[in-house]
Order: sequence, then structure tokens, then C-alpha cells
Amino acid sequence: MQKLEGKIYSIFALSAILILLSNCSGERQEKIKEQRPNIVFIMSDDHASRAISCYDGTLNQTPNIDRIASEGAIFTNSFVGNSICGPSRATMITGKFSHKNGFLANYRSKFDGSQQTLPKLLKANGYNTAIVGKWHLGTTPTGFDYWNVFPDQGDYYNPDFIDNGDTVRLNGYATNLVTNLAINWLNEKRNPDQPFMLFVHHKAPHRNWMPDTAKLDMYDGHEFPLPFNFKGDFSDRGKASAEADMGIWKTMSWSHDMKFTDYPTEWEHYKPDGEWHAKRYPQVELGRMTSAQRALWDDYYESRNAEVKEGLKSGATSLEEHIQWRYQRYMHDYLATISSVDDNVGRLLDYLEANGLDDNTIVVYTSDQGFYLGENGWFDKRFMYEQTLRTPFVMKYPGQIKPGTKVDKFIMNIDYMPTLLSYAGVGVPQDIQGRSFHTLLNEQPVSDWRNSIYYHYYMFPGTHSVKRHFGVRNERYKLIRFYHDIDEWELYDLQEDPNELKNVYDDPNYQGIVAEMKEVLRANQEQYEDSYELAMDYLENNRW
Ligand code: SGN
Ligand code: CA
Repeated sequence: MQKLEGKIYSIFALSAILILLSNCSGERQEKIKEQRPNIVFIMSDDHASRAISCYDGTLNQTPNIDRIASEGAIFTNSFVGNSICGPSRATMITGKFSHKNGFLANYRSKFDGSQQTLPKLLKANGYNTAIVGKWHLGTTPTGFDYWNVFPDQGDYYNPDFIDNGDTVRLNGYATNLVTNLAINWLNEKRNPDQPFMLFVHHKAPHRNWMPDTAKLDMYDGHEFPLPFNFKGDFSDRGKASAEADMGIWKTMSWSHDMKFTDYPTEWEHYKPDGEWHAKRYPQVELGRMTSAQRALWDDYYESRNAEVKEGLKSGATSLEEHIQWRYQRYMHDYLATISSVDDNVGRLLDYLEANGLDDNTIVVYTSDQGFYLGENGWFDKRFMYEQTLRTPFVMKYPGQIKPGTKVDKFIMNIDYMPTLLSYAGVGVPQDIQGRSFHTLLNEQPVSDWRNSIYYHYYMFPGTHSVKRHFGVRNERYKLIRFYHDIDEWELYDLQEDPNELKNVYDDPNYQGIVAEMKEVLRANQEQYEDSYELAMDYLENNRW
């Protein structure tokens, strides 16, 4: 009898505890729901980490991007799965590699907007969702309550925007305008009863690097040191590097890139611009300017260009000197566009603070990929080499991410979607290939994190002639296979050769490593369900 009584008491006590717990978890859930963070995801286009002062600091200063890192976290090993615009953006909003989300290459692919995406899942779970700026996925944005995006790549001056379907031209400089639209949506258009997710996607610092008139002389006279292998010696690399078309001399145009309205045709090294570039600069890029903008622009460039032309005409400037001058102009323009991006990051942060939104808002700054700033004599991206495999990523979330956090683990752009879903309290669907890295930011970071990353680039034949390739990178080594019109493997020992100039794939001393890295490649391809055979199938059936 006593025993039975005891049992009844314990069942009673247990139920009481359960009821208490369930009430508490109900309240807690409500609270979590109430406090679901807002998300401001700022992304620029082609921003190399080296051009952000919290990553490097030798080239330029970006105090506002740095502010996000110092108030939150900087990720020092952040990688993309396919270093090109559209594919990278598709990866971010699906949490899947290109072969799974179907967007393999700019232009050829069209994003299938009917699939599951980050904005759609957040919207379905009560978020108010918006995107302003660059979209570049070929099809109409889906999953956004509000979208106001550039057609295709967009323009730097007085750009067109597609405002929820209607094309409208706005006067001003693209980076400022995108931020105006963002602030305007926050102020007037969003639903204050919902948490929000806002994508602020800048055009800058994408080619052709047109600074705001207010920034034209900001780096005037500044001498940027030439980076490694500026002359482009690929004798110890392979054909893919040698045959790429992205050299500062070989590929950059006088007009579109170097900002000359006319150039020295009689000089022995004269290299004509392609027809498209020759027309685009005067007709579109300068053609869109107001006369006031144009006057400031000409005032800066024309006098300086005249000096360059004079030097070439008289023979006082050698080819080598001229190529170095081109690098200075490139860096000058590229970094000046970044200065505007940084100012505008500051404007948004200030807005959040001034409106009491900063405490409960996650702010991310990233880029769709990295960029070559003259390393190997290049600009552009696409290759799996470090400068473009990496992309900057800083994130703050007051109260959740400790200020000054530094994460060295390998994160990828497939992880952004599950990370943001986790912070928003939305379940991460099974088919997402990335993994939430909020666990790396906990007091006790998880220990079973990936120690290698996978990469696959498809856009060949295409602009800049970077051959198709896939590969893996771990802490010390990188293995790449270039395929299509070649079949070449490259292996780099990043500890001995951080600039990846000596391919040791055939070196007898590295045969054990080759075998190990092939196993890492096999395991990654198995995990992500990709393969050489699938890549061949895309090729043979002309599927991009
Ligand atoms: C344009 C650029 C290329 C650039 C691609 C892709 N040429 O075609 O240099 O690689 O965009 O860039 S330009 O003459 O138009 O400037 S991406 O960031 O959109 O992928
Ligand atoms: Ca890009």
C-alpha cells in the first residue's frame, strides 16, 4: 500500500513538474519569438578581403566594416564554393552548391525561383523580407515582400532599378542610392510588427570600378606596392593560369577600365579595345552622367590621362612603367569605390542605432567572392586560388556574439542560410548542404567541424577564359583538377608556398599527400553528391 502511495505521489509530482516545464517553455518560446532577430545582410560585389582593414590594413581603411567585426566576429577562413557572382548568390540563398541549386554560371543559367530559399523560409515564418541592389540571377526575385533591384549588373551613375516590376531611373551614385532604398524601406515600408530580413547588395567594387565624384582624388598620388607575381610567371603552375584572360595589361581596356576617352593609337604597344568596351564607356558609363557629374569626372581623369598619353607618345614611358601605372589606376579606382561602400555601411549602422534597432539586429558584411588585386598580374576571380576562393565575412549580433570574436574554422557560403535560419529560430531543412556556424560562436564551440572545403567552377568557355575545375582545400594543402579542354591536376603546399606558385602534383616527395588529398576529394564529392561524371554530363549535354 505504501509502495502504491509512493508511486502515485511520484507520478503526481512528475506531472506537476512537466506542466510547469511546458508552461515555462511555452512562455520561453513566446519570448524567443518576440525577440527573433532582424537580419541586415550587406553584400558587395568582388570585394577582396585584402581591401578591408580588419583583415589586412596595408591597402586601405574601412572603419565601418571593421566596426561590425569589433562589435561581433571576424571569420578568417571564409570560402565560396564557386567564385563567380550569380552562382555564389544562388548558393547563399539555397544553402547548396551550384550543381544542386541549378545555377552553375552567369548568363547561361537562370535561377529557378520556385525552389526553397532563405527569404522564402523566413517569410513563411513571419519575417518581413526585402532586397535592394544587385540580384543578378536572371529571373524575378521570389520570397521578398519588397524588391528593388538593378537590371542585370546595374550602373554606377544614375542607375535603373526594377522597383517590384517597374523600371525607374534614380539620380545619384549607386552605392548611396542602394543605401537610401534600404533606409527608406526600414523607415517607411516595412511592417514594424514583424521581424525583418533586409538584403543590401551593392554593385561596388565590381568592374569597371567607377568612384563617386566626391572620392575621385582620394588616393591621388598614392603608390600601391606591386603584389606577388605581378609579371604573371606561371612556369611552375599549369596551363589554366597561363591561358586565363584577366591580365592588367592583356585584358584591361583603355576606355572601360582605364577611363580614357581617346588613347594613343600610334604607340607601338597600342592595343585596341574590343568593340563592346570601346562603345560602352562613352555611351553608357559616361553617357548616363549628368553634365555636373561629367564635369567633375573629366576634370579628374582627362588631365591625368593627357600626361600618360604624352609619356607614351614621346617614348619617355616604357611598357613596363605603363603597366605599373595601370595597376595604380586600377587600385585607385577600386579602393575609392570601396570607400563609398564603407561610408554607407556606416550610414546603415548609424540608422539602426539611432532607431533602437541595433540590439536585436544581426548585421553581416560579406562579398559574393574575393578578387585579384594584381596578384599574378590579374584582376577578376573564378580560380580556386586563395585570393578568390576566400571572401570576407564579418557578423555582429549583440548579446549573442561576443565582441572581438575571431573564428578560424572553415566556413563556406553554403552555411549562411542555415546559420541565419538557426538564429531566426526556423528549422533547417534536411536537404541543405551547409551547416549552421552559430555553434562556432557559442561559449563552447563545437569540435566536430569540417576541416576541408569543396569547390567547383563551370563557366568555360566564357569571359576571362578560366577553365572548369574542382578541388579541395584543407589546412595545409590544396588539390585542383582542371578539366574540359585539358586534364591537369595541381597540388599546392600552402605552408611552403602560400602564393601557390609551385605545383607539386608530380613531385615524388608529395605522392603520399596526393593520395591523401584525392581521398579528401572523394569524400567531399560523396558528401555533396558531385562527381567528375556529373561534370562531364553537364558538359556533354550543354547544361550549365
Ligand atoms: C562582366 C565583366 C567581367 C566579369 C563579369 C562577371 N566585364 O562581364 O569582367 O568577370 O561581369 O562578374 S565588363 O566588361 O562588363 O566589366 S560577376 O561579378 O557579375 O560575376
Ligand atoms: Ca561578383
